[in-house]
Amino acid sequence: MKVLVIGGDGYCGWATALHLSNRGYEVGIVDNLIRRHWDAKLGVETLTPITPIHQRIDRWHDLSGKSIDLFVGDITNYDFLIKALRQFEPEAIVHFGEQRSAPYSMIDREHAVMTQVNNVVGTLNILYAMKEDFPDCHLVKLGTMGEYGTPNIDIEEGYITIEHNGRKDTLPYPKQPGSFYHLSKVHDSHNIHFACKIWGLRATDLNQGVVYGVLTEETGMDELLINRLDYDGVFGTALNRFCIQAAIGHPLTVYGKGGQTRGFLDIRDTVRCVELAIANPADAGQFRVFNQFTELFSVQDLAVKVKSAAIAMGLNVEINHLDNPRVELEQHYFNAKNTKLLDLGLQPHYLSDSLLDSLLNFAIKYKERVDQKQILPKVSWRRN
Ligand code: NAD
Ligand code: USQ
Repeated sequence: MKVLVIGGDGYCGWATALHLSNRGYEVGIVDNLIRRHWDAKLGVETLTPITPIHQRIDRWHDLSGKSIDLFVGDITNYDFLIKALRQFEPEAIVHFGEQRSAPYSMIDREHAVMTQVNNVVGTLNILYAMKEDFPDCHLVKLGTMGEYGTPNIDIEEGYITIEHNGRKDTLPYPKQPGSFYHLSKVHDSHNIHFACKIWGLRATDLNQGVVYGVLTEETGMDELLINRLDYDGVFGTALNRFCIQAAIGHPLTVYGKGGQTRGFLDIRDTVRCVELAIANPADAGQFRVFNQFTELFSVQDLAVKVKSAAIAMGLNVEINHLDNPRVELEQHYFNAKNTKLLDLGLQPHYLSDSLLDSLLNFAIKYKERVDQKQILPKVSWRRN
């Protein structure tokens, strides 16, 4: 099967492209390499020395004998997108190619607008291209658990059945996202749902939780295949950041009380979830939603786990509670369902001491590359 991975130079996309290639899928990558440019503009680098995309793909070919087609361009440019699709003729499109940082989207008006234009227009272009030329293609779109926010009731997978004034319906689950980035994902979900309804397209929205870890079977094969691992206050995410902070002896940065609870998953499960979605496509006209995480943790739970794993390795680690730069609940109910991917056969890699050890050791290996000035959060959600 031919699968086009949009955003295939990024953290989740690179790991997924290699995984699918290794599993026998014919893989193409679309990416405009804008993420590397955003890093450069912010003055940050990933912890790991990632190689240029052409070199990565060549190395993969040398090692595996498998080719990956590359299309460098911006999916908000429809002419570029449709040409790439016509050339590659995908049977499934996996769409990771968005601006994915909540803090980045909250820097100022310009970054909020850029995030929403990039994400919403890119996805809308894909939907139109599918409608025009590839109506049977399956869109596997990366959404986020953050679309739901933190409601005081259980979170279902995309839809909830409600009885109201004696009548009953199954409706899209209410959305209460917490940043202009997370809002862009809600706008995408609405557009995809509508396109499935009016044009009979097939799509799966993977509402993914926070991803952690860096090694997958394929990216660990060779130094030139190494994946990015962000630690900075804009693109770094909770558990990855804590491990890197512990490795360099920086106090762990828990925002506020630390009771913020989210869904998390190992990057080895990200690649597998995407494969399961592709192998079991949605029906024509169906907008399917899977909650893609394996475990729920509060930020404080994670900090405590990282601290004890680090201490066991002889590292000296403190936990700091910083003033929360975000506007979010710091103590709340959170219970989200995640059975649909398990039903398709996902066998989770749960967070273990050995994963924490391996991530800490990985961070120690590259710790000389860390710029301490990039660790504390600088973007505030508040008015001033
Ligand atoms: P990333 O920034 O590492 O990768 C995104 C890639 O998309 C980059 O290589 C970038 O250059 C490319 N891209 C962005 N806009 C593009 C455009 N207009 N045209 C072509 N390419 C474009 O991000 P990631 O962490 O790999 O996340 C991938 C997807 O998964 C995102 O949609 C994100 O919202 C979602 N997600 C990520 C996480 C996480 O913890 N990393 C969790 C949940 C959901
Ligand atoms: N947090 C801390 N300390 C830190 C970093 C984060 O306490 O040093 C807290 C945040 O305040 C938040 C939680 O940890 O409550 C998660 O923050 P995060 O930066 O790890 O993740 P988030 O901003 O939600 O975004 C990440 C990805 C995004 C994806 C999302 C999945 O960047 O692309 O959509 O995770 S989810 O969180 O389920 O919406």
